[in-house]
Amino acid sequence: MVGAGLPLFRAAMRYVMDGFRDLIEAEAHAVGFSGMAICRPWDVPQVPDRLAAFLAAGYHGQMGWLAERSHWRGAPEVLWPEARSVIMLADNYGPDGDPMAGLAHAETGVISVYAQNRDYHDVVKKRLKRLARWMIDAAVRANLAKPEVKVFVDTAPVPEKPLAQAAGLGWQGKHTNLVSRELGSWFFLGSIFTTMELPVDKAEVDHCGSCRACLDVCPTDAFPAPYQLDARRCISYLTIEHHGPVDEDLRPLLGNRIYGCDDCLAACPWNKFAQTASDVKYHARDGLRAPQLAKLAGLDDAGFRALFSGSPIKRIGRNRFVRNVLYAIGNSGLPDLGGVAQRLCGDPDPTVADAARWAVERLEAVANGRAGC
Ligand code: B12
Ligand code: SF4
Ligand code: SF4
Repeated sequence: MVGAGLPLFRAAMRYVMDGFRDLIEAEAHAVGFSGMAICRPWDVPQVPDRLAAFLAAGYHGQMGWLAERSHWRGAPEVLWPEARSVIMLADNYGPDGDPMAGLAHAETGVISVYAQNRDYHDVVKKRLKRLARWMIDAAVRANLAKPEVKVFVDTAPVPEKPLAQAAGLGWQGKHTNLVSRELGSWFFLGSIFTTMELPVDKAEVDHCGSCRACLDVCPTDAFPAPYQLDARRCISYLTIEHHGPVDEDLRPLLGNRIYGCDDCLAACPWNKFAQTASDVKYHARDGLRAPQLAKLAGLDDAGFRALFSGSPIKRIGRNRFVRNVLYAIGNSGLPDLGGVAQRLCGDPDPTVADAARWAVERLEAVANGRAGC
């Protein structure tokens, strides 16, 4: 009797946990997520070596924080040894128009889609916490052991993309971001680590095939090989993470991209399945769709903080942002913007002043001999 009882008990538990997993998925959609899938923390054994190779090549540039906690970033089972499952969530921020359209309008700046409204860290974290709280309550109501949970989005040393692929949410495309057959690539990732042993989903496989659209479109040639990014050349890194002056060879390649870059995502054919974000918090704010460079260059600290309140852009501060705007002005080919740049040649921030001088010189060359500073 005892021998027959154990398999029966296990089968019953499996049945209960399968049902519980489906309830979590339904609740994930109810709180606003577009996709959910589950893996084990130890399902990404390839990551430590690949992360080590990335760091050894110096591809992380000034992002020293990627190297500092690499023992955790490489191995989620070390980050929290008690965790038995990782619930990976996708949050769709699909744009409502062509994200590349702004590149043709040199008098305005292009802000990448993800940053045109509310900071996703806040939005995703709120959703994760709601879902995690619901999960604990539901487990207790179902007489299951009360689970422990930890939620993460972006800022913790968690290899979100490899975990999401192991769980089956999508695959890491040749541009290194996660692509999904249902959502395309305009979605954020977040995770709930839990002590609960939930049923896992099937890992997704690569569907890039012979395509290389993302590699070919990159304005700075930032991919040394498919699936590998040299962040030091990536416009997203240069405009958001890199402090101090940007290498003069790279400045012309930034065009009018003033915060982040969407080119490799926008080029991906799988985005024909993408949907516009349903949450208005991800819809572009009017003032950030096509902001005038002349206006942005005039921002002081207080004006910058007021304009970008609640936005991820606030994090980089006025000086780095105005630096980016000045590079865009220098690339605009519009001599009328020369005066705007000239006013910043004496800026107290040396990087801003350097960018202003560079812009003035570039526009001077266009205008044939107007005064510099
Ligand atoms: C650091 C970082 C950046 C850096 C470096 C990007 C990078 N690719 O590493 C910079 C500032 C450049 C950046 C830019 C962007 N980022 Co970012 N970033 C991160 C962060 C914080 C860590 C990523 C990381 O660990 N990088 C280190 C490298 C080693 O990891 P990796 O890319 O996974 O590298 C793997 C591949 O190289 C792979 N590999 C190597 N060889 C091979 C061979 C094969 C065959 C295969 C399959 C794989 C493979 O193995 C490596 C290890 O896993 C994550 C959040 C997180 N905690 O994960 C967000 C994150 C990746 N970023 C995100 C976004 C949205 C962006 C941008 C689109 C923003 C923008 N519009 O400007 C761009 C995209 C640029 C790009 N092409 O990657 C999202 C991506 C969502 C998604 N759908 O995938 C994330 C997950 C944030 C989030 N929570 O949503 N980012
Ligand atoms: S985000 Fe832009 S610069 Fe960075 S890899 Fe993609 S296309 Fe290249
Ligand atoms: S553009 Fe092509 S190669 Fe790049 S991620 Fe999409 S399918 Fe893969």
